[in-house]
Amino acid sequence: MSTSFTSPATDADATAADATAADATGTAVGDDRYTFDDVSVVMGTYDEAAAIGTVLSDIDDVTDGRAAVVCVDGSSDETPEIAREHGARVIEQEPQGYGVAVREAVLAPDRPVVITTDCDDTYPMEALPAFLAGINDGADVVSGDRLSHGADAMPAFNRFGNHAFAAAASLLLRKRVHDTTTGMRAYRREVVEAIEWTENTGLSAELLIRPLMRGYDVRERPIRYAERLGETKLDPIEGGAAIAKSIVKVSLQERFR
Ligand SMILES: Nc1nc2c(ncn2[C@@H]2O[C@H](COP(=O)(O)OP(=O)(O)OP(=O)(O)O)[C@@H](O)[C@H]2O)c(=O)[nH]1
Ligand SMILES: [Mg+2]
Repeated sequence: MSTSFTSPATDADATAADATAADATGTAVGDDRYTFDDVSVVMGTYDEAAAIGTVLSDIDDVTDGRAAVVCVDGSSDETPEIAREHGARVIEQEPQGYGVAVREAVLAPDRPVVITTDCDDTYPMEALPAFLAGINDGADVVSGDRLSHGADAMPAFNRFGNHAFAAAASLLLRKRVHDTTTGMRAYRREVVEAIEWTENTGLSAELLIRPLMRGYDVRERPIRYAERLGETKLDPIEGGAAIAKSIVKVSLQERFR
């Protein structure tokens, strides 16, 4: 574990890191490096039939079918059937919000590297090798930063809110963070298992803040962000208020723990 917090690499840095740590399919360069055989890609899925086929095909293509996929599903549409057709493990759960699903998803796998994504085709699955490369480079958490690239595809209200969350969290943490609510991150499994998670809508911020405040090596890396397929599951005002509350609560808990 280290206490460094590395702020975004550029895309050029990202490409260089990918090239040195793993090849395009995540095949290890050295014996002690993880490959996609060591990776689970996990997500909450809630009525995502419009997107799930694309997301799971992209994961399959990029990882050469080697990453395990876990979907914690609360859908009433055909999402779970599509997931199973793609070889994903589907854990059924009543819909109770983002964090309830994603907490179960990050704790389900037994592989040493866990990568989260949303199931709405907003996140770049082609960046999976770069996330794995970050872990192989020594990071405990690699966090996708959508905002440094502008996040033009994000609704303006959400973009404004996400900048505000990052600014507030940076003040509370006394460390610059750029995107606290991203859905795409890689974690060493021991990190997610070492910490007790309490938040629901604010889980994404919690998954960044607690490891950072405990001295884990957390690195942000810029990623592209695309327009969502299908309907949003988040009410921007209610969800935004819940996230703001989680950021303050979790930051103060960690400061005084
Ligand atoms: N199982 C389950 N999954 C959920 C629940 N709520 C959200 N999700 C999933 O969690 C992910 C994040 O939800 P989104 O609706 O994309 O929320 P968001 O990314 O903040 O908002 P967008 O800008 O619309 O993408 C998606 O893959 C959802 O399907 C839930 O109650 N249960
Ligand atoms: Mg989303």
